[in-house]
Amino acid sequence: MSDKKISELSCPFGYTRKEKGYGEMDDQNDPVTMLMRLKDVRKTAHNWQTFQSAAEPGRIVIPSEVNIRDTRQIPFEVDPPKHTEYRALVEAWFKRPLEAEYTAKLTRQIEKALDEALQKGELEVISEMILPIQSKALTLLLNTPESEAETWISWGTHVFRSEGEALDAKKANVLYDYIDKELDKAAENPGEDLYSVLLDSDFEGRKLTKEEAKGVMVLTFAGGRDTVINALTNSLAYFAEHPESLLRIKNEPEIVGKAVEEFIRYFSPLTHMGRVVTEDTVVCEHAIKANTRISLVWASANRDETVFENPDEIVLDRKINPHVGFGFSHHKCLGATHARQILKIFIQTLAAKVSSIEIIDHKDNIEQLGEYQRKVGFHMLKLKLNSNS
Ligand code: EMZ
Repeated sequence: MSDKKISELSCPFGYTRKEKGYGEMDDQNDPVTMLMRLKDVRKTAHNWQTFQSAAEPGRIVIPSEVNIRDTRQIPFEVDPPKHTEYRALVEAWFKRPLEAEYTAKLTRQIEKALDEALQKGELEVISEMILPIQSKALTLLLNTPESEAETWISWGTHVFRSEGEALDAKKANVLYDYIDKELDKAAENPGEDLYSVLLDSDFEGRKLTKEEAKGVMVLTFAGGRDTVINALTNSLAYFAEHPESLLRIKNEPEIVGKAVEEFIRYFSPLTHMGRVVTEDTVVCEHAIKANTRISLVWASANRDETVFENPDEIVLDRKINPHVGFGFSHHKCLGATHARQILKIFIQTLAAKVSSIEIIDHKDNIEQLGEYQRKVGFHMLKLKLNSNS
C-alpha cells in the first residue's frame, strides 16, 4: 500500500479551476460544461431562469437518469414559483430531525450499530454497519416501522445501479415498485408516515397526486442514500487515520458541529449537479448554447483556494466555512438537517465508544468524469474497531 492516506480525497479540478474556471465532459452524448469556482457556482445556482432544474426528469443528474425514470423528483426537478410551493409542503417535515424524540431514537440506533460493530471486531463497515445506519435512520425520517429498513438494506448501497456499474433500469424499478405499493397502502389506510402526509397535502387548491407524492419519495430514497453512506464511511476512515482527532472530539464535544460542516466540505458527497441552459449564454468567458447542460461542481467549489484557507486540509474546527456541500440557493438539500444529525451523532458516539480503528482492507470508489477522476468513497472498507472500555 502507498503512503497516501485512504481518507485523503485529492481534488482533481484544481488546475482547471485556477486556469479557466470550467471543464467539459460528455455524459451519454449530452455534454456538460462544469463550473468549478465557488463564486460562479453560487451565482449560477441562484439563476433558475437561465439554468433550470425543471427539464426532462433525470436530465439534471449526472450521469443522466433520463433512460431509467419518468417520475419527476419533487421539489428537486421543479423551478420557482412552483418549487417554492412544493418546498413549503415538506419543509417542516424535514426539520423533524431537530426534535428531541427523533434525536433520542437516532442516538439509540447509532449506539446499537456501533456496539454490534465493536463486538464483531473486524467488519466490512459499509454493508455491515453504515448502510444499516442509513436505512434505519430513514425509517425515522419517513416515520415508518424500523423493520422496513431490512428491505432497503437488501437493495445495496445505490438504488439506481448495480455495484460499481452503470445505471440499471431493472434495479431502479425495484424502488419505484416499492414506492407505488407503499403509496397505495397509505391511500387505502392512512397513517402517520410521510406517504400518508404527502397524499393528504393540499397543493394549488387540490390534493397532491400520487405521481407527485412518488416524486418526493423517490428523491427522499435516492438523494440521501449513497451521499450519506459516503459521508459516514469517509469520516470513519479519517478517524482511523487520525486517532488524535477522535480524542479531540471526545475532549471538546462542542466542536462537533464545525467538524460535521468540515467533513461535508472536504468529502463533498455529491460531486456536482446539473442544470439545463434555457438561452444562449456565457460563463467564464465561454459561450454556452441553449438546451445544453452545465454542472455546478460542489466538490471543486468547496476547494476553491480564493475562499478557503488550506482548502485541501481537514481543519476540524474551521471557523469560516461557506461550503456548498449541500448545494446552494433555493435547491439546497432538503435532507440536510437529517444528514447533519446522523453525522453528528455518529461522530459523538464514535468518540465516546471507540479508542482506535485499524484499517484492514479497502477498495476505492472512483468516479470518472470525462478527463477527471474523483474518489468519492469506498466500495469496500474493512476495519477493526477497538473499544474505549
Ligand atoms: C437524485 C439526486 C439528488 C438522483 C441531491 O441529489 O441524488 C442522486 O443520488 C440520485 O441518483 O436521482 O435523487
